[in-house]
Amino acid sequence: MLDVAIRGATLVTAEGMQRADLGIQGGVVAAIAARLPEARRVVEADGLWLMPGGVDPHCHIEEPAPDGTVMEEGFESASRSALAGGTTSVVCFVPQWKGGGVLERFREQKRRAARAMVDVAFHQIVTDPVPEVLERELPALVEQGVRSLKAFLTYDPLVLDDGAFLKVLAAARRLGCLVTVHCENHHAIAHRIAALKAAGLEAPFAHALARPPVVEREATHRAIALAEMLDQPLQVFHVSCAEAAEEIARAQARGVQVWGETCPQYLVLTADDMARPGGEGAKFMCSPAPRAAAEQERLWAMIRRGVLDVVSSDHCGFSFGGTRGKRPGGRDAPFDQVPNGIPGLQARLPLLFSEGVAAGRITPEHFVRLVAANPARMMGLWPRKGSLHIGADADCVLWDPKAERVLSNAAAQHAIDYTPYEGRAVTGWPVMVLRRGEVVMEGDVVAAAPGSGEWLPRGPYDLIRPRGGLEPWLA
Ligand code: DUC
Ligand code: ZN
Ligand code: ZN
Repeated sequence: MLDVAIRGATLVTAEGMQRADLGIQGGVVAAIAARLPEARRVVEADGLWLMPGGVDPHCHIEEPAPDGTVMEEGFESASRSALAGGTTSVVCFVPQWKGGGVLERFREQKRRAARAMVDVAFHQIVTDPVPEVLERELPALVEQGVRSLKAFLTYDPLVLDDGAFLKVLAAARRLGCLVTVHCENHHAIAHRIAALKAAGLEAPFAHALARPPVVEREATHRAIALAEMLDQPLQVFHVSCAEAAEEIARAQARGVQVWGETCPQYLVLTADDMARPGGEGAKFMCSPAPRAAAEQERLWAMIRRGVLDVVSSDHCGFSFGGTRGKRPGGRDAPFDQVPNGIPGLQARLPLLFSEGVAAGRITPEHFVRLVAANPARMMGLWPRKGSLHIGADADCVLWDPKAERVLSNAAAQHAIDYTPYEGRAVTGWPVMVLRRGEVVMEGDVVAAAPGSGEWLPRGPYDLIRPRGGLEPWLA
């Protein structure tokens, strides 16, 4: 007998929509049929949509800092908010510190992630590509199941110059890893910050002035050109504006293996949010910065064209208050001392569904591709994650496409004291979430045991296999 039968729902996957029952056995999808027989648990789902659980490929959770502190949002609270929002797998980050290695950091982060209630994979942030790390530690890390490296082209102390970035690209190619990249020009930002401060412009709204689209476009162009030169597949993270997306589109048109991700904040927040009074603008500060309202429709067009094919949260929570939050330097600390990042794991699916599907901008299948199937493919987790294929992990979200809700921090399950989406009305809401066949969220109540998430080791995968043709002396 099946463990679970979900009956009467409309299945929505990357491939299409169909009315069917779905059966689960041993934690995996075991049957899809017009009518399934009895099961140990039957979920009647008439009128609801059944989709693969969300895969959030870009989350900052319980990341350590070089001074030994750790982000407020731990794996337990982040998992709770993920499940409450319909996400069942996350890919988060392990930082390397300049002068240090990666293997010990990886082991530490795995111990932290052992509290997770969603399934977890890691990206390795590389900040110091010295021979010991490139030739000994990274190969060992790949053996442990890490298949993506993250490069920052800005942010002290993470930034890589072009020479160091090239070393990361070359190592990734040798190791069969994806390179993901934060594209903003470090020196241009520093130049603008100095000028803004000299002019007395220090409030949060100046954050957008310090990091205009040209800063992102230039770094996006450069990152793609260097990856193209080394025949290394590249994913550009959190694209916030059409001019950066155009760089990706042009490279894709010449056959370069480059992909673009965006995030809900760039589709619903604007630079004006950072001008809210009372220092509240800090609540919306992330990088790249939210843009002018007109940019949003241009980003939607890039999504519809397939240039941007993943929507992640870039969840990175800092409370508005408290010593680890947005303003450790005090209420009036200058904008460049406010940590960048906003929480968004829980709101990702509801915001994208509401603004995308309910607003008529994208189809339901496209929604599933953006939040589940494509992130899983990009990270080498498909079809185990992001699909409802027979044999896939039974990570599913039952979705009410007509439910109307208002987002609020009171209903958020993260450990952060605010949401940037307070008071925003959405259409479409997750009513039940199953993770590997277990009901872990029902009616906004998360019922998963800390530590019930699984580590997702990743092996080699075709999507990121280099095309070949690199000069042999360069490979
Ligand atoms: N920008 C990043 O690059 N990472 C974390 C959060 C942010 O705003
Ligand atoms: Zn980034
Ligand atoms: Zn990020």
